[in-house]
Order: sequence, then structure tokens, then C-alpha cells
Amino acid sequence: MHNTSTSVITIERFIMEQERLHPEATGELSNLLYDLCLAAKIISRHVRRAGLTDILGGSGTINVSGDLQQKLDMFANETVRHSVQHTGRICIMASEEDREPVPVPQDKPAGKYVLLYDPLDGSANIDVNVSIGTIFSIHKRVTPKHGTAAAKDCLQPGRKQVAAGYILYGSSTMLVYTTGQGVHGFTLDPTIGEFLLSHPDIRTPDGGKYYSVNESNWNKWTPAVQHVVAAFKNGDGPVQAKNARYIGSLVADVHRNLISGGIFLYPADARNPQGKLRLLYEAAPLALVVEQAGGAATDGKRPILDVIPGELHQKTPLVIGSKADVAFATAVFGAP
Ligand code: AHM
Ligand code: MG
Repeated sequence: MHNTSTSVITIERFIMEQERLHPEATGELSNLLYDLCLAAKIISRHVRRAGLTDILGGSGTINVSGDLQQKLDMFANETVRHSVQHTGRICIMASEEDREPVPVPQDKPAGKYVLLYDPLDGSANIDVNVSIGTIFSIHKRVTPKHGTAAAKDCLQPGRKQVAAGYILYGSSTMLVYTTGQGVHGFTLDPTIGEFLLSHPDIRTPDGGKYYSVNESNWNKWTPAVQHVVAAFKNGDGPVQAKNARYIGSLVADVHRNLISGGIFLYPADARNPQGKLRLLYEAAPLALVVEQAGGAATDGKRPILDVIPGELHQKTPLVIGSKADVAFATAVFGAP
């Protein structure tokens, strides 16, 4: 943790130092991460003042998953897009809020990266002043450099991500990311407008004290899911009894469990046979972060990072968190 004004490490310095470890790096990825930091600061400023400006409430539109879009969702969506589309670092982007992927405009240079993002996750919590987040996932382009980028660039398994992370608008604003070399957390110091390194090399506990699930879905779950959740509630064999914590904002729930240890589940249920959360914008980036911190993430059958996406807005069951807890759930789900 930084504790003196002379020892602060800004995110820019940290990213630059990480880049120097790779002499072959062109700097494009570092610059894309800076672009996302800027978007995060702009969204954070808006979120912090949300109750004071005319930005709360629904926008009157429905997204591709059937969710009512909030005005802040739309603002965050456009802020991320405008922060990255002209810079020459990406060739295409896809957002949870847009039906189709958005290639960079023809009059702008195209870069070698692909950005997938959920601009403001936990929308139902916006109007009631509860933590929300932004999630991002970065891949390398796979279509030929001189053609138009396409959906194929977005439909890559999570294992191929070159970076992923999230911004949590909580009691403070934090940016947590990985480029495959550990997970690092930065806290926004609003007095100087900089993200400062506050959580270097985050390691998640192997077994955790929290379980996070929307238990009102109990009657819609399979017996296996009920068994797993009951085990976390009551303790069962190797599983220690846990405390329930459920915010209903994925980023906040996963972040808490990442730091304190625990497991988050959004399983398939009778209403959502494929689960509720989106593979590319939510599950895969968080899976990379959690795996890099020593945890695990599965859809119940295989690691989330190994799932090959078939379509952009594909949903997936998600079980994510401390390794021993995820292993227990996977063993129960895999049992005949
Ligand atoms: P959103 O992307 O529309 O905000 O929906 C995703 C959110 C997650 O943040 C959270 O884990 C989940 O939906 C909560 O769903 P539920 O209200 O069914 O428990
Ligand atoms: Mg979301």
C-alpha cells in the first residue's frame, strides 16, 4: 500500500515499467490501458455526482439482452467508445449495450487490439447509490491487418485475452487489471485525478469466508446447485460454513471475494437456462483476473477461459472465486 506522498506509484508509471519488461512491446497496449483509465475517470466523475445531475433513471431503451438501459449505462458506453475509437490502438470493439460490434470509423486508424466491455455493470443498483462497475477485456486481432475487423475478432476464448480488468465505483474508485503477470489494483485519488497503486500483486485466499448468490432463485435451481449453496451456508465436509454477501453488482461481489476470499455463483436456473451473465463482457475478463490472482472460474463443466464463444452476447453460468470453493462446486456439478 502506498502511504507517503513520496512513494506513490501512478498507474502510468506502473504500466510503463511493466512494458519495459517486454522489449518487443510497441506501447500500443499500454496506451490502450491509459485510454481506459481516462474513460474510468470520466465515468467515475459522473457516477460520483449522479444524484445531483439529471443522469439517474431509465433511458427508455432496451438492450440486446432485454434489460432496460439506464442513462448512466448509455453515458458510460459512449465514454468508453469515445476514449478508444480514434486512437489507433483498436480495430473493433463490442459492448454489452450494443447489438453489433463497432469497427473503428473508416477515417480513423485501426490498431491491433480488440476491446470488449460492459460499460456499467450492476445497472439495477445505479439509482439506489450502490456500487457498480465497468469491465473490460482485450484481445489481439485475428483477421488480416488490412481488411475490416469483424465479429471473428471478438469471438475468441478468454484464454486468449492479453489483458482484462474492471473499475469498481465503490467507497472509492478502483481499477484492477491483469496483463497475465499478476493482478494489480489502483485507487483513484480524486484530489489529484490519478490512479495510484494500492493493491500490488493481489492473491486471493484459497478458501473463502463469503458465498455470494441470489438465493431468491433457490426454487429455480437444480438439486446440484441447491446442494452446493446449502454446503456453503451450513458447512459440509471439507467446506467451511460461510457468510452470505450479495450486492447484486458482479464487479463488487467478485472484488470483495477476491480480496477477502469466497465464491460467487450465478448458475443456470429455470428462468435463465444459460445463466444470466455474459461470457465475453463479464465472465471471461473476471475469470482472467481471478485466475491470475490464484482463484478459479468455471461454467460448471469447464474453465470459463476455455469456453469458445459462438455468439457475441452469449450467456454462461458462472462460478468464480477461491480455488478450493470452486473445486468443491465443480465436483458436485460433475457428480452423476
Ligand atoms: P447488468 O449487466 O444488466 O447490470 O446485469 C448484470 C448484473 C450483475 O452485476 C449481477 O451479478 C447480476 O446482474 C445480478 O442479477 P440478479 O438481480 O438476478 O441477482
Ligand atoms: Mg453487466
